[in-house]
Amino acid sequence: MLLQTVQQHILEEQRRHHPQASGEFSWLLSGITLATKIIAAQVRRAGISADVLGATDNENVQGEVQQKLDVIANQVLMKFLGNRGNVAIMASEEDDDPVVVERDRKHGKHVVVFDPLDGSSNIDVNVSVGTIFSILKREPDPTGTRDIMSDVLQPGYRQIAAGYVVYGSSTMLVYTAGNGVAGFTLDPSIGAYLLSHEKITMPECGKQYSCNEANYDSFPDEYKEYLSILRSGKTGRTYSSRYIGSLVADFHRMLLKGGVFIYPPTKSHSTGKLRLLYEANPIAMLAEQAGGMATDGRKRILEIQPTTLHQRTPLVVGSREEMALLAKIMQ
Ligand code: AHM
Ligand code: MG
Repeated sequence: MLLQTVQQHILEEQRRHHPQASGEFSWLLSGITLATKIIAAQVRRAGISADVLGATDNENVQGEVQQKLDVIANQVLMKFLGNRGNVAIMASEEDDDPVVVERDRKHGKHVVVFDPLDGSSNIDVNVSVGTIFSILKREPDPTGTRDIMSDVLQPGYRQIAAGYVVYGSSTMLVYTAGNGVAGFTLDPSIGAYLLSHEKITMPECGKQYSCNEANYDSFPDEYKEYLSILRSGKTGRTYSSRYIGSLVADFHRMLLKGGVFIYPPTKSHSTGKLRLLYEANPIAMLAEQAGGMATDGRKRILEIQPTTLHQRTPLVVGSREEMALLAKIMQ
């Protein structure tokens, strides 16, 4: 395979699909790649640096204790996206409200929503974590008076790009700009993301399902029935269970190997645990672009109209066959 950096790949994709593009979008994405290289370097040092490892004294808007790395990752992304010149609004899992880039509020064409470090409860134990991002377009706001929430609360089908970086045994960036999904592995010796997975497609079916089975007793009955069919062998396949507890890592495995990831409503999270805007939406766009599907059990994730920034949703995402079986049970 041709050795290609993520920047070259983005430019080539633009030339092919959007010949009139100004290059602003690739400039924006380069802010994300730079920020995630810095986050990757910090994640790699977590075990040996007290500045990086462990919890802060703060809780975020969701009432979760912030880890030092959550805060570092958030600051790095805010800094490198806020100085691009074309990002008007940024919204993060770690902040109560969206952040407006005042300098670019009137003309900035993009909104970026992100979870700076997903699965952060896994940091202390050296297990994969990730960054998830979703990019939306907005109309310019020449007077700078429009309600910023109307730019942020857009349904997922309006994303122009989405992706994640998984800080695993290697660091990988996986992204889509609406023309398929590509994966890049960070080569630490040269500090560049190199194309390693061209045109990723999710297998039609898989042999793994992924959910937090400790919540099983409080899953709605349809999900219990679904799991029991998967376990019974009635599908003609024998399933294994795999669950890391980092959405990015669990989804990454699903993307490459197929199967299904399930986070249904539970007793403690009656509307699901995962956040629509910066977790479910980008994952759903990637899944669909790779030939898979993503729903909240019934409805396509990308068609849900968000009403609040930190809104949660049930999430089922995976291969077409597993998703078809769930849809049949839900009918
Ligand atoms: P976080 O954004 O606070 O890290 O939480 C999200 C994580 C996801 O990565 C993962 O899928 C889920 O929470 C795991 O939840 P649970 O521990 O309830 O299984
Ligand atoms: Mg998260």
